[in-house]
Amino acid sequence: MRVQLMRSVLGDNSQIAQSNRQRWDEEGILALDFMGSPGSGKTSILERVVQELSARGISVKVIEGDVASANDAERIEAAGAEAFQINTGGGCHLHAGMVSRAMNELDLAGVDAIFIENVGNLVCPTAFKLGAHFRVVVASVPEGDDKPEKYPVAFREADVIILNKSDLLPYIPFDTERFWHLSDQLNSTAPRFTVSCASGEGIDELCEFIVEEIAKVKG
Ligand SMILES: Nc1nc2c(ncn2[C@@H]2O[C@H](COP(=O)(O)OP(=O)(O)OP(=O)(O)O)[C@@H](O)[C@H]2O)c(=O)[nH]1
Ligand SMILES: [Mg+2]
Repeated sequence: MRVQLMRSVLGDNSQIAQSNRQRWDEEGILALDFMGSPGSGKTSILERVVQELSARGISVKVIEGDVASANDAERIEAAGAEAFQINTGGGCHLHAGMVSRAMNELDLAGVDAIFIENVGNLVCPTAFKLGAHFRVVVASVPEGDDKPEKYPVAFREADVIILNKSDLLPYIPFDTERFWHLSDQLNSTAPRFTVSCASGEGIDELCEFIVEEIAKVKG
């Protein structure tokens, strides 16, 4: 596992994002960019998915983005995938150039999918595309059912929407119908998954979706 402090480089983010996408397409690698509030469960989902996909013989690598620490990369490596930790040193989102440089540090031979965990928040990452095939928004039950209404850009621009921590529904006031209704008003086409990293609910369905999308990228 490697950790690197990276600053945003000057340059056109969308142009670098396009070249990231081109590289992934050429190499037949599916890329997913996970966005969500701190603690929504992005790393927990990745731990589960890494374990399940590795067990199926699928090769995945993870790029972790955090302001500080290598905690998440350490967790991913313990789950069985190589991880590269970017520390932004204060920046509230990853930049496409950071991801490009992180990819240069990873051996991508034979890799089927790259998962990128963006810095935890529902605001800044939405404005900086990284070139991933799917931008995945992770919300969770303890955050409240009004999150789509309060952070509309994240939900509108998502390609996949995940509601995590379904195991907590019996204990926390959360109107699931309201959450998905608000989400649908902004984005009725993104595939949606309700999961729990505690019970494992929904993880199989999510992995099945990823496996199908890997096949499409490989053509
Ligand atoms: N009950 C329950 N707890 C969960 C679930 N998923 C994650 N957690 C807990 O939620 C906390 C935060 O999870 P993380 O996976 O670290 O969240 P994160 O989104 O990666 O957080 P940042 O990287 O800080 O943005 C941890 O204590 C997890 O154990 C779940 O499905 N159910
Ligand atoms: Mg995390």
